[in-house]
Amino acid sequence: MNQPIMQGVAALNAPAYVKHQKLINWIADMAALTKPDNIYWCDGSQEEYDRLCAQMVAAGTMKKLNEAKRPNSYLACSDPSDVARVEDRTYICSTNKEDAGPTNNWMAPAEMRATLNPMFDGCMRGRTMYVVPFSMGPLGSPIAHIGVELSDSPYVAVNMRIMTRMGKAVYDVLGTDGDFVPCVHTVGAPLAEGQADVAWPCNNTKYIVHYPETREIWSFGSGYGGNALLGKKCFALRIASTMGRDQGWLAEHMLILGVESPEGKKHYVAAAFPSACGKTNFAMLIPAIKGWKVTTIGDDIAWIKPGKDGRLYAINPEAGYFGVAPGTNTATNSNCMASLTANTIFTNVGLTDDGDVWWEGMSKEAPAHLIDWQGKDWTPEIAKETGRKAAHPNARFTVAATQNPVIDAAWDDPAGVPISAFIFGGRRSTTVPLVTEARNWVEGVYMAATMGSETTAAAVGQQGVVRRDPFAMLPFMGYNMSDYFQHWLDMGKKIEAAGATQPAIFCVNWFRTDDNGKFVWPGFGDNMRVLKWMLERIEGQANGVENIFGLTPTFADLTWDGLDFTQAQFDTITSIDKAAWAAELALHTELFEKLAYHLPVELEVTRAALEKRLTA
Ligand code: O2Y
Ligand code: MN
Repeated sequence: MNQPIMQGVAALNAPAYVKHQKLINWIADMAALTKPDNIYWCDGSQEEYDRLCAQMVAAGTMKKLNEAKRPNSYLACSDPSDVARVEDRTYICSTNKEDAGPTNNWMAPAEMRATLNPMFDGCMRGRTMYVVPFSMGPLGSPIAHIGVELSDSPYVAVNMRIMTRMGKAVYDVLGTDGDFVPCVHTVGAPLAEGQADVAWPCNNTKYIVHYPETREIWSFGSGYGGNALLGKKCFALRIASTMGRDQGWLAEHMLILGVESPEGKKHYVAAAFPSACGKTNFAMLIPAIKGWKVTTIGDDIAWIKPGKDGRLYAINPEAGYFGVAPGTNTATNSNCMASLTANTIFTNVGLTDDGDVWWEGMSKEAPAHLIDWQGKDWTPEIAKETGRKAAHPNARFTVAATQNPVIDAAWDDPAGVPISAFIFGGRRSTTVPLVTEARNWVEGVYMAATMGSETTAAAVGQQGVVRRDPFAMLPFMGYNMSDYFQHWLDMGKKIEAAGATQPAIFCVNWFRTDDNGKFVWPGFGDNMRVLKWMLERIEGQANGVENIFGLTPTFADLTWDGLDFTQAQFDTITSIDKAAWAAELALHTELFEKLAYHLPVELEVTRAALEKRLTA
């Protein structure tokens, strides 16, 4: 079968290269339920990508940007009601409520299936079902896993081609009986006979549903980001976290970077920060200290498995970046800006009069006029009067990792890279010091488990309030958070039992503010100063002092070349306010009370020891 587009009543017509009967049967079942007009099997080719984009331009979903300014690039603007992940509509449907835990929305699988089946019945009428085969991680890597997404959104198909290894070759890895995670996605907007489509179809009712026991994902009603590109948060974090628990590995909301000293000593570190806290910037940072080099493995998700030597090896399961545009510029992330010069899909940014894109923070001076993400005329004057933004605060770019000028040579290595350290950080304007090293694995797990962060625009909901975000995984955990803490403790023990060195664990906070509410730490390339100290600690070459909850550098322990930063400023971002920490520990207690079911006793013991040191 070499003509994959079917007209009229949807015929399955699986291409000859698909030899996996269970997969074909599942697609047939889903097609019978969702009733698309056509079924299209994506092959992942450039020709297919270009064709689908041209089709979306014709349909008004995308605009082609000025070829001379931004070659082969597009702008899509979503429905204003469909702009971010919907955490309150995201469900973990395990048989027992306790297995989803108190941090997740839960519904029993049978009840959820009874809810969703009528909604999916006929939901793709008038549309094409795209069959999107993808590998999370290098094809055939022992750390990688495969998924197949059925979606009625061509926007999803083209984004998945950038974000994953998508296409025909996946079927070779799958063979006749390989494992795959079935993912079904619909925008939830069937078209009646003759009904005209809208530019961004979606449904006011949304369900992002995970069945961890059968490893299935069903998504209804949204065409945006993590709600719709199901390889990302749904598979690579929520479902993969349960796979990791069952199979002895870790699926984490972490960037992975390589860092090389002037002497040529290289380490890889993985860092967890909550959504929109600068993971992409950190993953691509240009060191402010001479001679150091940072390279990117990934900017958002890490899959980490123990190697034969007992160490942890990580891959980036993704093949692209779906990063936040506002605030990105040549000063904050020039490597990122260089990545975006061509072959990029932008979503919900402004369209300039010369056919290029613009967002808040892209340049000091805004264009005199543009069309904003909602299709309205926008000028700096209008913005001043109304507060209306050119780009939505959660506007995104989708770009292939290979366009990153500082991509690490091993980014696509099926064996992964060995991890020397984990870094955990949140956005905290007070309380948490610049950097702290855990004295042991349990203390590090405690730091990660009790992380808090001030919320941002990556999810629908209130902004600027501190919420506990253990391991930066709160919105992405596929099972009970306390069982996940136990899994981390167990992984530490396994590394130790294998005779390997456990990765060091650090906690950072780039976001402390002064009395005027201004950030004190310059961040970005200057974060290299902190990274350097960490690597020197790992190498046994740097000092620090013990405090209540770990080990921190003194002013003299960091390198200050090229930065005018005073001891007083350093004190502002490293001081430990006992009263603030007493309040912080009370919040840890509150968290632990919420997570009491299966909470590892080691964490409660660590909290009690901290309290004792604080009051001593
Ligand atoms: O709004 C969305 O769906 C995007 S959320 C996202 C995208 C890329 C990387 N991280 C995130 C996140 O929320 O952590
Ligand atoms: Mn993320």
